[in-house]
Amino acid sequence: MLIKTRKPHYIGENEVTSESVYHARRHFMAGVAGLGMAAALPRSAWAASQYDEVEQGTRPEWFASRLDKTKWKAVTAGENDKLTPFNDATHYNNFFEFGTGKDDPYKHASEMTTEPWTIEIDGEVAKPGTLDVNQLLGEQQLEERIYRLRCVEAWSMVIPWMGVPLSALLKRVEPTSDAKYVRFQTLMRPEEMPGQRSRFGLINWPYQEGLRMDEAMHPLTLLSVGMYGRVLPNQNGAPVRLVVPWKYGFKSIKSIVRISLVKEQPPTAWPTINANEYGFYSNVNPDVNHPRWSQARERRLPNSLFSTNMIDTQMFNGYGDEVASLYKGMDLRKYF
Ligand SMILES: Nc1nc2c(c(=O)[nH]1)N[C@H]1C(S)=C(S)[C@@H](COP(=O)(O)O)O[C@H]1N2
Ligand SMILES: [Mo]
Repeated sequence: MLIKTRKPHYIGENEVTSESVYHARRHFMAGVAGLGMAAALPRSAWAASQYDEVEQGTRPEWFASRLDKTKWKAVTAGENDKLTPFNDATHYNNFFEFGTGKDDPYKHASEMTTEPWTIEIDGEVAKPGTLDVNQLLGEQQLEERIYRLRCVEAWSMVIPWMGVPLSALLKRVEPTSDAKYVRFQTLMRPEEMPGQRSRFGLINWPYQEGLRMDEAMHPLTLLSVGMYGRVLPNQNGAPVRLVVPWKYGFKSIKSIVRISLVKEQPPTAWPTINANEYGFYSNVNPDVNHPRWSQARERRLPNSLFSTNMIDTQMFNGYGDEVASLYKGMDLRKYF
């Protein structure tokens, strides 16, 4: 569904030679859509040409062993969607467990221990269990997805994630007919998370998020374990986070330790703090303003002293063709 229906904002999927990848790269970096992508191209040919500016660091075995089989697919970056430089995507973050400043996650998230890491899967499923990251990915091939990320604070980036569709995991654990929503929880570990120790914290820890079942099963919804061809940096939500590209960034919960299939819409972090300002759905919507600011435009990072780099925000962050049908008949002003 994602790749086969070629839309103007899609970068298509083709088998390409490493040479054409090399030539295509320059176009790609310049933000031109239509680049042929490499399906299961060896890492040396694709990721090295694509992300050679990214230092690889240490790679856990469960990640490294999958790189050669990764489907390097670029999806859904448009004409003007240049990849955000790795440095910006890893030094300007929201991860309130580590503080409220944009550089706090970068400064403090290295304190978080990510090995071993297990995720509990429970609730309305036939096969509950506790899985480590490797089991969680199962036989699933990693896929690269280039998505726009639009924060509710009106800045945005374009990030090449690596991961697996959440639907693949959910199908494996066999949701029962009572499973109507999926609830996600982030690690609770105040010893390693200064934001959870703070007396002034707004959030009712642990950070929680939720999706309706059909949103969770949508092929764009990704469980991400990597970005820019490498394992996820801690500040971006290592080792496993959610990425839901048509929703405001806060739905894309980081460092997940528990996934529960539930009957009722779960309470989630931001609406719990202020239900007038943040809704459960939080679909990107330029026509519904935040009570304190407009959502019509966004600042595309990196901006500079000389250019604020403001662009128009798109309905469903530009993914309307894929997801608008999920909300047919719903009043999106009421269910914001
Ligand atoms: N656990 C947790 N997940 C979180 C957040 C957070 O504070 N805690 N911030 C969210 C917000 S507001 C955004 S915009 C994105 C930012 O992701 P990035 O830092 O990888 O760009 O993560 C989201 N996931
Ligand atoms: Mo955000």
